Amino acid sequence: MRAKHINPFVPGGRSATILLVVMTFRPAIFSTPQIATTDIPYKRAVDRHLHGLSSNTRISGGHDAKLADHPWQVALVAADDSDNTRAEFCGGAVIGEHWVLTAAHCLLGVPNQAAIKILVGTDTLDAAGRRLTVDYFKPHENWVKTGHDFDIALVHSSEVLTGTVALWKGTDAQFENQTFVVSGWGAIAWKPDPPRSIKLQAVPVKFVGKDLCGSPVSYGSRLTDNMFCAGDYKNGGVDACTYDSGGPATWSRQAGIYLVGIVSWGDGCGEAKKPGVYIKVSNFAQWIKTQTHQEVF
Ligand code: 4AZ
Repeated sequence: MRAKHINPFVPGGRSATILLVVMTFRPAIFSTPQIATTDIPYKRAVDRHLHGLSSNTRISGGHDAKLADHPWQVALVAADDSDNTRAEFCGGAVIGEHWVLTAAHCLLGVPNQAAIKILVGTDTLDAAGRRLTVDYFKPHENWVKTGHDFDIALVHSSEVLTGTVALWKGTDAQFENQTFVVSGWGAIAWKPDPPRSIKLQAVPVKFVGKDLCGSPVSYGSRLTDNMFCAGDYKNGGVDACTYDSGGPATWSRQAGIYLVGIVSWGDGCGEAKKPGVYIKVSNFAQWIKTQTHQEVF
């Protein structure tokens, strides 16, 4: 996101014209633990539309991914803007015939169900795909707008969805030394103008335990028991980023592939000692079951 102000002025008595060019970069790929207005994914999408901006910031260190390998991946798009490359503001995962799991903060500023659509059937934002109508959404009741705890939400599609991924309902006790895969159409680099990626990206991220991720040099007490971290703790480089929020982190096991995490937050993207922070899906199995009237369990 870029604000550009050009202020020509003439200082006292001299005829020289000084052009003061103030370029304020506020990289959209950066997030803070507190959600500022500019960190509202839906608003960013609407702004891009209003100001005719291209979505030039899009997982760090990832590779092009095929929908066939991530059939549960959907995008949330702003209904007003028919251009998906601008309208995409968050990811989500199909967890039932009518249900998408996403991050609660993805719904910040969304005025009503009609304002958003679920983009399905494409791994490329500029290809056709289908936009499905949302008839209901529900952020977790314990989530507060100024934080990231309980950053989980359900979105109900009026049409049937395919590609359902199974929820991981076990504990995180087995996560140590495991690698997950995170996917999305989010920012691929931490630069003001990274090349636009309209292709779905995916990247393996290693689980990072609370001993490291909850240490003072990382996130300290900002890391709650509803969250876990993943990335490359020592080196950085592989991470989720802005516009990946709400998207899936999955765990491939012998018995199948499970949804373990929802992209939620982090300090920057791909930085060493600042791995991505995910909502621990297993903590919410009962909540999901209740909210979906047992359609998902
Ligand atoms: C965001 O702003 C965001 N590096 C999502 C994930 C991460 C950082 C920021 C993790 O939506």
